[in-house]
Amino acid sequence: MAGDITELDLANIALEDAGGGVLVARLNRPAKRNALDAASVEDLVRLFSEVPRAGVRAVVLAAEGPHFCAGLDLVEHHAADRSPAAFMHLCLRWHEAFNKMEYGGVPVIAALKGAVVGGGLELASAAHVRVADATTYFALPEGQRGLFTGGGATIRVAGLVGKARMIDMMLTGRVYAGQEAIDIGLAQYLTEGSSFDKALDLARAAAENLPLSNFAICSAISHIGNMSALDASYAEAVVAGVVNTQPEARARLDAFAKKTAPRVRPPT
Ligand code: 1HE
Repeated sequence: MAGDITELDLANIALEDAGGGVLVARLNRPAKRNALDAASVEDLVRLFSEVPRAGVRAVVLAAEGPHFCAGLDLVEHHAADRSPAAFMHLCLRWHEAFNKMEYGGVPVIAALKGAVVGGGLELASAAHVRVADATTYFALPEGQRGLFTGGGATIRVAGLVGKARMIDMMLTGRVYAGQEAIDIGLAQYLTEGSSFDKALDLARAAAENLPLSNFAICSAISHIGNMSALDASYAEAVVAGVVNTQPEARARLDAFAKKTAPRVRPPT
């Protein structure tokens, strides 16, 4: 891993090189259920600013303790007694961090467990792949707390589950878990064992892809989603022009032509 990103001095995120270009980034405030205080948000901005330039091929976003993330640090928020402008600027830092994740071009696989709530769900929804386990549950308790989402849920959570389900989650405090959470789109995988092990397997598989292909998958699809159909088809053609002619792909295409590359088969 170039530039040794694991040396980044972060307050609340622990970094570990898992080999093969896979970086494990672990939210590390378990005593506070990994609630996102302002320092944690700055950690995320710094980390995901560096990841695309550090030779990282995939990230596992994990958490210490039994809960993934309890969302906004409500105690800090209460003590700070912020002005509207101050909270707006804080939200803009959340957006900076989560946009860097979603649009950064490096696959981010979230290993979810326990509470994935409020801003914790906003963080998870900025990852490219979400893995849940038997302990994982999802909620948007902002309505009950006298708050509103400020870290992109109106865009990403509504995008995952649809506007009507998001409104219901916020109005009624509805909690989703298990297969139902998968069925509505909150996560793509439900594991019997640890979500971390599965997320690491998926990250290792994604890290085998060519970095330029992953860059397109983990940035172009999101950018293109923001465009008109006309601009989207143009942008897709331009991206494919660059990615699908990369010299690094020639060996893979050659293997396919010579029948030594694996074939796509139905799941077993
Ligand atoms: C916290 C936070 C927090 C825990 N901010 N400190 N998010 C919420 O409304 C979720 C609030 N949290 C909870 O519902 C529960 O804490 C959990 C379900 C996540 C975990 O329950 P539990 O029983 O394991 O822990 P606990 O006893 O509630 O909390 C343990 C400690 O973590 C305690 O601190 P301590 O110093 O008293 O030991 C809690 O205060 C602390 N803690 N959650 C601060 N969220 C950009 S806008 C985003 C809007 C939002 O995200 S709204 C927040 C929604």
